[in-house]
Amino acid sequence: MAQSNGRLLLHTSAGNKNAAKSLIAAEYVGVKIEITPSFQFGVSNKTPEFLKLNPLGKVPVLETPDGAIFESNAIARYVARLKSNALFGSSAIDAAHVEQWIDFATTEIDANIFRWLGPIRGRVPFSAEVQKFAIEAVQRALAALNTHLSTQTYMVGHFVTLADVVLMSNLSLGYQNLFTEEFTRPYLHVDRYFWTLINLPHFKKHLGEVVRVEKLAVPPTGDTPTKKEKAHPAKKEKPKESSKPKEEVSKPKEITPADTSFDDEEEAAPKPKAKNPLDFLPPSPMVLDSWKRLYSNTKAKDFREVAIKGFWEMYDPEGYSLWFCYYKYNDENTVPFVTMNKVSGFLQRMDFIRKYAFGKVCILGESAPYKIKGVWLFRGPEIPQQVKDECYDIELYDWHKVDITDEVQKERVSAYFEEPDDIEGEKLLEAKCFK
Ligand SMILES: N[C@@H](CCC(=O)N[C@@H](CS)C(=O)NCC(=O)O)C(=O)O
Repeated sequence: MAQSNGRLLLHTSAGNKNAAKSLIAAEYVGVKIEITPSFQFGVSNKTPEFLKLNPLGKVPVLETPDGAIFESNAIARYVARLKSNALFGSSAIDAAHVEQWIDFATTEIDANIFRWLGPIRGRVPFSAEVQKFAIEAVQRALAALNTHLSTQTYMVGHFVTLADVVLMSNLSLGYQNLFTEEFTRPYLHVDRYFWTLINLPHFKKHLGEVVRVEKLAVPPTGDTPTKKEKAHPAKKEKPKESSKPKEEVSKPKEITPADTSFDDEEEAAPKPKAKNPLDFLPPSPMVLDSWKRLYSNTKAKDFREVAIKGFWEMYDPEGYSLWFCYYKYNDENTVPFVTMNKVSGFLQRMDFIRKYAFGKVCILGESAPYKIKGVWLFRGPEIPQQVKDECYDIELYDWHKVDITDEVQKERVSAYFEEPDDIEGEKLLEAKCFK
């Protein structure tokens, strides 16, 4: 077994949705996690060395400089706290709610998905009563989630937290295997939440391209051997569950969160990534990352001479467009930090388009009401349709395409990028950059 040597080493294999929890959390907090190369599920996790890390021989396990951790929620919590507490919200009550929804995702969603899916995958014998219990429990949980999400974009507060990370990992198993379109029809807000978050880059990277199940598979019943029975025919000698007295069969099996996962060979590996429609635009000589690097690496004193000059040299008006945005409801902006949170939330909701956009959004004004104004650079001649579809903040702003033949407008763009003390005659209170 490899030692962690100051590193964080995750023992798992590709496509494990439980491992995805800590990998997504790591992306959000900026922590590097290595994955054991050539991990062989069923072999690597049964060696005496591995059993010292997790006596159950289950994955994932994280080796840290201070010892190993098993149980994916515990690993995700550890990773999420390594650099900041941002994934636990912004107050003690937020943190409690994050924990509340993590437990909910584990016991109400994941455990019942397992009860429902286990027999379909031939992992445990089928029982109609257990299946009915599990489906009803999932429906009850989704109904509760739906009510919560009718007024929330994320589970807690205005940003992604660890509650979203754990819940999304569990829901993804449901959507891929059990939650047909018809099944989730009553839970519109859950659907909107799931398809929005699954397309955020950190989620997509580790949970893969989720394809919703079209038709529910029928579980093997009665005489059909389970997968485990196929692998160990001797077990067939034991009396079958169906021959047990009725009361025993009808009681849903007590399943702990530790059981609520499937071995890797059965888990869908992440599918190849779909291309973004913006990838099909005619190639542009402008490389957005080069501008982002130039922007980040130029010292303030050289900004005009180096970064701004460089930007206008590399700007390709055929392949990109620039847009001014003005918040429509500035009268509401009476408290600076609340105004700031609006801007931060907007930028976070744009995360999925990072590869194709750059933005600078500023809060202006000496006193309330504060104005939110900014400038965005998008790949393509228009504001990308997916931005309009997926980020509701777009509707909260008026948008004006920058006319770069007009030197006054060009200068305004430069000013937003540069962040002088005043912009458009108003004091610059705070600026947020999306890069
Ligand atoms: N509750 C545990 C579940 C761990 C688990 O069941 N892992 C499965 C793969 S996803 C496993 O390693 N199974 C091997 C075995 O049962 O021997 C967690 O969240 O980490």
